[in-house]
Amino acid sequence: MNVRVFTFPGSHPGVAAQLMLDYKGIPFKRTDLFPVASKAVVRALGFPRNTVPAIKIDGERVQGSRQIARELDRLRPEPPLFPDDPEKRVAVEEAERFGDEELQHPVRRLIWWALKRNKAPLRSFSEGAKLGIPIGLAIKTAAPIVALSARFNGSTDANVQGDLAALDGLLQRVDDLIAEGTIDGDQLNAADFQIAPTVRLAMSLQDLRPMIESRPAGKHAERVQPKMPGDIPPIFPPAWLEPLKSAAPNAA
Ligand SMILES: N[C@@H](CCC(=O)N[C@@H](CS)C(=O)NCC(=O)O)C(=O)O
Repeated sequence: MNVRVFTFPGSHPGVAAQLMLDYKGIPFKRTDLFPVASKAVVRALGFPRNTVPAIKIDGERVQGSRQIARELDRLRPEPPLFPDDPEKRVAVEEAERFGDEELQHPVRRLIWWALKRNKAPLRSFSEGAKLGIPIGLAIKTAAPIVALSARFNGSTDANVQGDLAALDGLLQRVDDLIAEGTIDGDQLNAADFQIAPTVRLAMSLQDLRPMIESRPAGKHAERVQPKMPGDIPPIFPPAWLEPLKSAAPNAA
């Protein structure tokens, strides 16, 4: 199989796609695009939408982390990404949908908000990236890309403050999925690969890491994706973190 993954550094669904390919034992090549420019590039490559991950498998185009999961299962059924048991499959699909539609975007917004205010951590996100130009140059020219990404993703103060207030509820849902056995089982599934990279990406924010790594969602994320690029020093106004601090299990 000839497989190429189009993604960009730090893309959590991009990591999900790569984890699923690894799980299937399918070797692949990766092309890292620049955010924003990626929109035009993936369209020019013939994909129907403008997001990554997008992959070419023997010339066939598959776009979107959930679509990729299904296509990989079709092309190489073992090991499976979805359980055979219909009830369990419904639970995994719902968890995967939650990861894609509810969890992915708030974390994306937090990261772009933070990078807009401090570009130094861009280097940490570029670890291992294959951008086609020297990383230093890419970082020097990144300011407009970061500003546009923050704008396109709605990384306003109000949204980000709301995302931080809602984050504990989202992480609780991940903890619950673990407790009920939908994810974090002996055999990983598509929902594990969908959810863990997002939680792992949230952990690249030093403000959030201590609150996440101690809970089941954090341990699960580290199990599924032990190494994730990205490290952002404290950046959020302390008042915005209060809802998370007061929700922490060991809070006073
Ligand atoms: N939820 C979809 C969409 C993924 C998505 O929105 N990807 C972001 C990167 S994480 C993207 O391509 N954004 C375009 C941009 O920021 O320029 C998936 O899981 O595939």
